[in-house]
Parts: sequence; structure tokens; C-alpha cells
Amino acid sequence: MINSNLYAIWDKQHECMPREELEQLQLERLQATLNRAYKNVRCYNTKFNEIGLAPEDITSLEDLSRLPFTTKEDLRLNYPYGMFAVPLREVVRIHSSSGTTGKPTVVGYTKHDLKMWSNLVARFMTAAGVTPDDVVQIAFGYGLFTGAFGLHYGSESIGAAVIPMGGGNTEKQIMIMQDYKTTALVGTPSYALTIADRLGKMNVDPKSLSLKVGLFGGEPWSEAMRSEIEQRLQISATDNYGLSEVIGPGVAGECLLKCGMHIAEDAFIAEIIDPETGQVLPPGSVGELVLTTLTKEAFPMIRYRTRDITSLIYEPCGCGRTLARMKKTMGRSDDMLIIKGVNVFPSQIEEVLFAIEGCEPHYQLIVQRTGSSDTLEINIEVTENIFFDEMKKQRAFLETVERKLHSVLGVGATVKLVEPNTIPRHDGKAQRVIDKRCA
Ligand code: DLL
Repeated sequence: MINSNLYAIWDKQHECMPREELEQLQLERLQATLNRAYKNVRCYNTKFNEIGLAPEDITSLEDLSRLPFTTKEDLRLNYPYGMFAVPLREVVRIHSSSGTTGKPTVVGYTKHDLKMWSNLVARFMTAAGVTPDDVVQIAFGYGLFTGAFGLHYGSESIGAAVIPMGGGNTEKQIMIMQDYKTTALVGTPSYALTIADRLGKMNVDPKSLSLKVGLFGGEPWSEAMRSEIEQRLQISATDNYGLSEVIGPGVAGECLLKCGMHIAEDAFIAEIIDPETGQVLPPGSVGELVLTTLTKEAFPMIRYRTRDITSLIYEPCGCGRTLARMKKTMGRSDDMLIIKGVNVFPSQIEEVLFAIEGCEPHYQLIVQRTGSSDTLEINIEVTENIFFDEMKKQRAFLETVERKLHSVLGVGATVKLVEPNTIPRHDGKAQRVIDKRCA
């Protein structure tokens, strides 16, 4: 159905560059970025001076590891505009991260930044199969969040027709999909499942829609969740990754081979570090992703600690792109739950639940401390027809789920089955964890 677009590439020059040329380009752009940041951003100037390092001391890509990290705390301390490297007069757009704790972080774009951003988004959208023939429905919330505007401008650059629907209002989303013949759906993966649920309730056969591709990102999702979305919406679903501090969506995205997200390495340098020690880890290791921007004017970021846990693949991809790929993230190091000393990522739990028949893809993790001991409770929605009235069967089902979880996580969890539609739904990013230990 989409095979003709399997190998479509938006910017062949940069996406298929021989590695040596790419690294030369990265070094030139890095040096220019360091100079600008050192000259124009007090935080960088101070950080470099403190360790007696000047931008001209960085003469190779390996030297990057001599530079200090930038963290969310730096952004908070310089709220709102202290990290900008250009005067506000040159800024044409401002976005902000959700900032669930404390002050949000504010990011800015020059005209040139916006152009570059649209092109980076057009890259991964093209890689995911979007063409000028598509009708793209944006189901991300418009506003300070970078998701909707990023994908919106990327789609327009490609020449696709954009429907700026925004998040929520699921029945209307479906009506518009039917009437406007939407072919590409953009949103969070959890919202894609909410749409699939509502289609079921409205008795709309997904095959009757014109949808063919889904581009999902903004939150972690497992391979099992991808299969579920693909099967229930009858589409090809790809993953894309980004964060507002670095640009928004457009940092990385999958091609239709779906074997890792190609990182726009001509625009960002990616490193993997040990989150505990800060040491750079060898290629292929799992650790925290650190990103340095190479072309951004208004808001350059040097060695930004994303807190996202992943690993990088450097082998060339079958699609022809030479850019390194990042694996699906396991979640953020700060989302990682430590339960009785064992590290647990919500994504591991999701993988187990999706593989069990009868479990709905809606769950919530509740962590509590009783005395000095941590407990993990997992609330799982189950399908309508599941034996709530048959105690014996229910007990056996619970035991199976608990046993499977224990063998994957290495720590016990209490599972509670809850009725369909009792776990809160969100139009944007799902909230899977309630950690009552922090309350
Ligand atoms: O979520 C940017 C974005 C919008 C990316 C739309 C893709 C699509 P923030 O709100 O700043 O920006 O949140 C960034 O979300 O550090 C990750 O923890 C998480 N995240 C984003 N994309 C993915 C993904 C946007 N594909 C934070 N897989 C990041 C896993 C993701 N986590």
C-alpha cells in the first residue's frame, strides 16, 4: 500500500552523507555553535571559564566530552530568556515545556531556526511515508507544546494538506477523519488507542477510513503497543522523538523499516553517557542520551542531558540513510521506579501486559511505601467480557499476570483488575505512574 514511498528521502545530501563527511560537518558546526554560545550566553561563558576551556580548545569531536553538561536546572536558573543566544528582536516563536514541577522551561526560535525545524520534521515525516498527496490530521494540542506546530509546519513543507485539529474531542476527530478523508494521523500513541477505542464504540470499521499512516511520539511506547495500534487502526505506525529544549519533534524518527529512529546528526550530536558517572559510553551501550545542537541560533544547547534512556545503532540502515539510529527509549531515567532497590521502567510492564489476552492497553502504576518497604500496585483495565463474576477464573488470571510480571521485573507487584474506562484518559501524554512516596 505504501511501498512506493518506502525509500523516499527528503534531504538526501544530509541523510545519506558518508560518515567521514558528516563528522567533518559536525565539527565545523560545533565550533561555530560553541563560539556563539560562549559569546552570547552568560551561563555557557561562566561554565567554560570555570574549567578554563575556550571554544577554540575544541578541535575534534572527541573533545566534546571535555565540555560540561547542560541540565534542566540550568534552564530553570536562567528562566525565562537567560539561555537565548540572540536578542528577543530576532526571536519569532516561543515555546515552552509542560513543566510538571516548578517553572516551565522557555525556548525560542529565529526565522532560520523555524525553517530548519520544518525541514527536520519533513525528513522524518517523509521517512514515515507522508507525501504531498496526504491529508494530515494533527491531534496534538496546539499551544506552548512543540508537538502540533512542529508537525504542522513539517507537513506543509512536504506539501501535504494539514488539518490542525488539535487534541481531544475524539468523536469530532473521527467525524473529520471520515469526512475529510484523513490519510495520516499525528498524535501521542496513547491518544491513538483512545481513538481506536472510540471507533469501536461508534461501530466505525477502521477499514472504512482512508487512514494509512500514523506518526506517533512525545511519550514512550512499546513494540507491543505499536502492533496493537497498527492492527486496530489498520495503519503503519512509526515512532518519532524530540524534546522542546533541543528543538521539539524532529530530533529523530523512524523510516518504514522501523528499526530505530534516524537521528538528524547533521543538526545534533548524540552521545550516550552513564547517568551516574557522566562518562561517555562506547557505541551500542544503553545509557542516557545527551544532545548538542549544531545549527540552532536562538537557543543552542550544549551537551543537554535528556534523561532519556536508549542506545545508538551506527550500522547503515536498509533504507539508504547513513544517520545513526536511536532505539525506542525505555523511558526517562527520572521515570525509572526503584522498587525495593530494583530498577523498573513502566515500558517493561507495558510489554508484559500487551502480550496477555484480556488485558486492555490501559494501565496505571501506583507506588507506595508501607513502613520501610515499597509496594507496586498495577491497575489494569480488562475487556468487557472478562469473568468479573467468576472468582476462580479471575484468581487464576491474576496469578498468571503477576507471575509474568515478576519474571520480567524481578520484583513482585500486586495486580488489580478494573472495569473498562475507569483509568483516566488524556488527549496528550499518558500519565501511567502515581508515585505516592513523593507526595
Ligand atoms: O514531546 C516533543 C515531541 C512532540 C516529540 C511530538 C515527538 C512528537 P517535550 O514535551 O519537551 O517535547 O517532552 C520531551 O518526551 O525527553 C522524552 O522523555 C519524551 N518523548 C518524546 N518523544 C518520545 C518518543 C516533546 N518517541 C520528552 N519516545 C522527552 C519516548 C519520547 N519518549
